[in-house]
Amino acid sequence: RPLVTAIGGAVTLGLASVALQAQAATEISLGHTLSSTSHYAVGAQAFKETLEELSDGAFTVTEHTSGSLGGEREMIEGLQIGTVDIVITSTGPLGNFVPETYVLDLPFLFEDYDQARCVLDGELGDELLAKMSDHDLVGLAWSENGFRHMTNSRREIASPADADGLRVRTMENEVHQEAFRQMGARPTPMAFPELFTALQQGTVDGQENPITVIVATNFWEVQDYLSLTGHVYSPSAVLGSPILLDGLSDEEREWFHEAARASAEATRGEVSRLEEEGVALLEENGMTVKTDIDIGPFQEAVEPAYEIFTAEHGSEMLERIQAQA
Ligand code: EAX
Repeated sequence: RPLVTAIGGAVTLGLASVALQAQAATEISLGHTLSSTSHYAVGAQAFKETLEELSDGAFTVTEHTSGSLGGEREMIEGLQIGTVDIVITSTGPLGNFVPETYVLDLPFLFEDYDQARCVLDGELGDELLAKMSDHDLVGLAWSENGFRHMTNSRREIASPADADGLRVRTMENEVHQEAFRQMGARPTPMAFPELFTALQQGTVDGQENPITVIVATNFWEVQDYLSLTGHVYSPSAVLGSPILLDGLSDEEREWFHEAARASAEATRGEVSRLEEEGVALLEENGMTVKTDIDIGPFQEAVEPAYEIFTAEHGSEMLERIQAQA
């Protein structure tokens, strides 16, 4: 057959396969509440790179930052109904969906990063991830937000008495709310995307978040005092939508798990880096930082939160975590 036709055919075939490939790529939406400079964004990029590489471009990931898909509670609902595919979220609102995760939100449960990461990477962490499928969610990996510290616009907090009467925004989490009530504060649960404005307008006096979040959200613009209370470790989770993941092959699903693990590792690396450098940065931006806090009185103040928790949720998980300390 004439050469020209052969070349023409090859060109057509080539174009057809490019078109096919483009059609086959599935766009994955990934949402989180933090800025594009945050530790979640670092984790989102690692997820994207890993998934796109493992799948050879069959999946492409689009990141939605700063709560553009809603707060964490809304995004978790989005996973259940399939309007978002992947979410990186703190455990803040997660207990409303998977009550078993509330145990992780108990104040002063974990002593340091090593212990928290070890528990989450172990049997108990795996069990909790598996539990999520009973609640129309896919638990892909435990990632990290960090130890939470208090900020406010009123006064330095050195003891629970200083928190008395303070209007503190908490996450939409009953364990956290109880802990702050026990400290004498007035907890106000609120979704993260509303927080900056609420602090700016004085709807609340303070909030609590890890160094990473305080840095990535420029909270120094609206908060003067930071106290390194480290009152609770805040895990995050990389969650998937069962509506997407249940329809994939085992091999494809494993790519998502691997991408989530890469995401968690990258996020934890960024948390560790900012634990070292973040406080100086906040001081440079004008925050008064209280570092040498005696946490004993805080621990005593929140003790009743443990009793309330175990009365409602039992003590099995809690004892297993404490045994690993
Ligand atoms: O997950 O709501 C919060 O304070 C969280 O720490 C934040 O959205 C990151």
